[in-house]
Amino acid sequence: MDLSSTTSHWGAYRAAPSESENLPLRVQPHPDDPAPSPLLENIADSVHHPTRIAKPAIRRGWLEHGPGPSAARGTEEFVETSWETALDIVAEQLERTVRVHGNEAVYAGSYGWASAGRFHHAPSQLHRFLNTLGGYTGSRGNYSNGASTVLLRYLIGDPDLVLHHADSWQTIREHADLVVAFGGLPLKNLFVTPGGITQHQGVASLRQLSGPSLAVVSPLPSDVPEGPDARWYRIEPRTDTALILGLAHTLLTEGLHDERFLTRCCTGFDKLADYLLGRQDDTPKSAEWAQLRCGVPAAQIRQLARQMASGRTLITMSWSLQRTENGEQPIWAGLCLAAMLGQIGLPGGGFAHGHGSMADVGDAAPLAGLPALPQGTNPVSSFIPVARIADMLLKPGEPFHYTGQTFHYPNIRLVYWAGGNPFHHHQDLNRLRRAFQRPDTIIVHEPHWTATARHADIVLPVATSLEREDIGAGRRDTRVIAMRRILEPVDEARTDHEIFTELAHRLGVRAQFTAGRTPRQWLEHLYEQWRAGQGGAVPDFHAFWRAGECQVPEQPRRTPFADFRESPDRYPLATQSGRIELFSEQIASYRLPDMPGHPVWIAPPPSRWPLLLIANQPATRLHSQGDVGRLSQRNKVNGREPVRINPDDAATRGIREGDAVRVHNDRGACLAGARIDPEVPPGIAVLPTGAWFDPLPDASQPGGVLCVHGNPNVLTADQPSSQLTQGCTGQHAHVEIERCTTSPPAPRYLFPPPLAGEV
Ligand SMILES: Nc1nc2c(c(=O)[nH]1)N[C@H]1C(S)=C(S)[C@@H](COP(=O)(O)OP(=O)(O)OC[C@H]3O[C@@H](n4cnc5c(=O)[nH]c(N)nc54)[C@H](O)[C@@H]3O)O[C@H]1N2
Ligand SMILES: Nc1nc2c(c(=O)[nH]1)N[C@H]1C(S)=C(S)[C@@H](COP(=O)(O)OP(=O)(O)OC[C@H]3O[C@@H](n4cnc5c(=O)[nH]c(N)nc54)[C@H](O)[C@@H]3O)O[C@H]1N2
Ligand SMILES: [Mo]
Repeated sequence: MDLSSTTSHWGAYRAAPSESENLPLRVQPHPDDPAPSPLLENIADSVHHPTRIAKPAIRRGWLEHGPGPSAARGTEEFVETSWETALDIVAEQLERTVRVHGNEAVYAGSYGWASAGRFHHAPSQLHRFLNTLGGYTGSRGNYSNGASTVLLRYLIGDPDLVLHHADSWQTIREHADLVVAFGGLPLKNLFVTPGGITQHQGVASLRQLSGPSLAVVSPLPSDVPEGPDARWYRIEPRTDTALILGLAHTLLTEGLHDERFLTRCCTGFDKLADYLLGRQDDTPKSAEWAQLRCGVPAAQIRQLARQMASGRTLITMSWSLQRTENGEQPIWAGLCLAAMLGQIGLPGGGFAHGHGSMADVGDAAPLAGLPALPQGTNPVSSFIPVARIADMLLKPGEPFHYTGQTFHYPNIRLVYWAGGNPFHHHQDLNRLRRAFQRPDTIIVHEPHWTATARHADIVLPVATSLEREDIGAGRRDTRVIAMRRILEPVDEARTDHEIFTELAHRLGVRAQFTAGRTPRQWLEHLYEQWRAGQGGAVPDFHAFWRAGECQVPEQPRRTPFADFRESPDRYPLATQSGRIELFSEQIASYRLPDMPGHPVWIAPPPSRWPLLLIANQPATRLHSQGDVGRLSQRNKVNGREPVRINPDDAATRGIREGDAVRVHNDRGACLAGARIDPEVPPGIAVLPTGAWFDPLPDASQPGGVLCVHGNPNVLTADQPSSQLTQGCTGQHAHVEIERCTTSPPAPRYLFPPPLAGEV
């Protein structure tokens, strides 16, 4: 059978059903992709995996006792049911919750990446549906860069200036002499972007980067890209702010800073300079001071500062740096350092955020204003910063701080999740388990029996992107892709849109929800709306659909801040002062702990747990997606997620390569497979995210369960980065690791949960 076009968050590809017993799908990368993602290998195994949900299912206790808080969630068996019954029950619960408790009692933030596809985007479908019913409590921000996007609004007005408008690798190659990458440039991350990318030009250019030198600041040498020459500066995790202050101090004391830029384009340098020189606290933030905190030798710090000032320098900071306690500080300090170099607004220079984090940051493709499903308006004002989900469920009515204001958590009765996996993505999963006991009803749409589905009351099986038609593209894509339906829906799966259409019908809002369009008519409508904005350069829907894709028109691209730099008065930034705020009067006025108004060094608190765990993004899957696929499975150690540790740390603990180990702290414990790696510095362990949470009840474990597979979020703390931004802090956790002395229980997540008959 011919291969059909489709796309994923890790890139466009072609696929067709195959006769082969053990791999029912043929997958080929897009022919024009210079650097296809290795993650394509996971797709075929996932589609027909035993963990696919076959039929709607309801937790037995919920069915027997009706809605209400329950400690049985996540441990009880499910009863399969017909679509008619399941949809009647969901419609009834929505109607009752809204009538009795109001729309704000429905939490539908539904954070998560779902799948590529502009129409079937699951959270958008959910939000549109609930808006026809009067709205819901939603969430703000994301887990990716939740701390810095809030912070950067104060400092530069529009965070996109340093995210989606940052210079491409092509521009950098032409203009930069030096790229300093805090958090590294791990190629593993750069295949991915929401909605996908057809041609991974960024990865391809970075692999062959010639021209600028690279300075990579990271705890792990695996963050240094293969290919270009790069110098690795090994840093203690969570101490980048100290290093940056040391660099800034060197620039200042050696007169290498750009006073004219600081006066014309910035505010607050005087206060920062006082801090660097230690005028108030008697502590100059010298290179020697920095060395003691971050581990980079003072001589290297001075030399790097001088090199930065001697040519065109780009400072790019990965998002991992801010996904931790006080994660705002390194980003703020990095912006100040770039401002001192005076190159913000020059091509290949200045400050960027995420060249090592996401494909679309350094890609050269145009920024395509994409077709999008209109979500309607949500009249409900209650919301949470996205990573406060467990807090909200556990503390109804209590206050929280965000952006200098005080808000209150609503009292949530019904949780509705479509397209995300909080039992993968949230911190302190044992706390999340307790939080998930509180609502009356939890409804989840999922293709797979993920841990989130297993912790729900009503689980509806959904079709994957291969089992429906859609239009797909990412923010910096060269093509818009016609996503063909390649497979029949597996078992009884339906699309999220079909499910909401059925529910809307039962609740009397079908016409509002569908606007009278079939899914195919929606695709045509969304495409034609997008085409109308493209100046006649793209074919009509029918031609596009026949061809399988169309080219996104080229767009002129300019270095961010270029106009502002030319004339800060004529093109002011959207900040309080119109300038780059090295000191923010507004943030200072909030009088938040540890936020005096300029970046400061805050020493990470000590811990009784001896190892610092880095829980970074996995190289073998997208978050939890594709974990059952063969690329991810091949990387496991006896079926468990590998944890990498240094040989000395392994030796003192009697751990050998391949041993089952227990990783634990006060909050929780998981099993993992030891991989002994001399590249991991002493005192550090690396356990990436996304191994499906597999909690075996065990009263002797902290938190009452043992994750027998290796999800690091049983270990991370559910603590905000700061009271200003409430960002996620999942990147780091303190732990201990010990060898399992008895034969450890086998992972169970590859099998569906026990089902108890049918109603
Ligand atoms: N410790 C730690 N934790 C972290 C991070 C970290 O650095 N450290 N990083 C965080 C970050 S940056 C992020 S973005 C989050 C990611 O967290 P998530 O986005 O929640 O993770 P995914 O695994 O992508 O979850 C998407 C889910 O949607 C399902 N799905 C796919 N397609 C569809 C569909 O069409 N319809 C429906 N209904 N469902 C679908 C998939 O099966 C999957 O279960 O994780 C965060 N968690
Ligand atoms: N293959 C793959 N790619 C992905 C994803 C995925 O799941 N799989 N997820 C995507 C998503 S949603 C996002 S948001 C981005 C996230 O992008 P990032 O947050 O940048 O990605 P991470 O891999 O978590 O972290 C990058 C590196 O930062 C280093 N690091 C950790 N702590 C510190 C520190 O304190 N200082 C310094 N200097 N370095 C530190 C780690 O060694 C780590 O490898 O990745 C995207 N790309
Ligand atoms: Mo993310």
